[in-house]
Amino acid sequence: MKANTLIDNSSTEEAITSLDLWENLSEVDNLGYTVIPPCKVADEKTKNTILDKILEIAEAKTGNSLDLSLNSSAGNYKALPQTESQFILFSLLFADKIFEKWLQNPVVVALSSYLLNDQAQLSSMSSFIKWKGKNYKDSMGLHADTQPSPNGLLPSQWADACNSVYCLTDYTEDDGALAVVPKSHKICRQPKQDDFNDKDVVPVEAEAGSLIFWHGNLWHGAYPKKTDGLRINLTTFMTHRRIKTQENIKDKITSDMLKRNPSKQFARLVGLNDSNGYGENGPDMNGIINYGTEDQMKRFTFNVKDL
Ligand SMILES: O=C(O)CCC(=O)C(=O)O
Ligand SMILES: [Fe+2]
Repeated sequence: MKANTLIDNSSTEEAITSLDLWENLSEVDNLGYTVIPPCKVADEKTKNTILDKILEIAEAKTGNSLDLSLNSSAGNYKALPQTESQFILFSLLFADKIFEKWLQNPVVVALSSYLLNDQAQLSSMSSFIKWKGKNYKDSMGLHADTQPSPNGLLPSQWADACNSVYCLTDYTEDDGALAVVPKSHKICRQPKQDDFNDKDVVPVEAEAGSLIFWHGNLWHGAYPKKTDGLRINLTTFMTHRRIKTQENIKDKITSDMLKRNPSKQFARLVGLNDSNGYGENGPDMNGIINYGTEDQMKRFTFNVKDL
């Protein structure tokens, strides 16, 4: 699974050992996904605070009052894509500081860093809110999260992307669990319409507070929600820093955010070690000087510190 053994990611490996995640990584390697139990992910209070904050944001956007045991609607909220039984809240990193903390969750960071060779960058942080209904078409919305080349192919020698969902309500098949095709990450292409076969798909059932983590090449979607009430999650989609992010993140990072989160790790996760997107004055190297990874520094043919 490791793309480039030349990169020294010994600190990530130490984190994986101390968080006891090697077996989970071996599942990601074999099956394409893994479930980490709540006790390894975060405490109950963190889960409840995130859930309450998401409910508050969703209520403000929809104009509805939400109750976990009742179905809902998107109300005044228009952001696409949405269906008659699902909407998605976007750009949560900027919605509250609890999400800045979540981005640095040790389990999320260790697994994503491992898969992406210590070059993980946040692509998007969202919440899928579902209630009773089909949500996707018959093929359960099967897709891989990795951006394909034009012919649909995905990288086979390394990972460009990985995703994780923090389950804020229970995931059972009837509650609209994540649907996955185990081992499909090894096929290294996006699924086609006729790739969908009921027998290949399994639900990933997990209690609230669990983290489901998957390789960006894994074919996945979701089961229809057959029960009343809400299914709520928090997804943290990470890509290798050379890939264009889904959300515009680095330009929106404020000095207050950096004051609250002074680590290099935070700055790298939000893409500040990236000089692309420059204008006629050429690249601003400060991000790389301040936050660049050793690997990035090695690639320079001149010493950025002399600039
Ligand atoms: O839970 C779902 O509806 C699918 C989520 C998904 O595809 C994703 O987070 O990448
Ligand atoms: Fe997805």
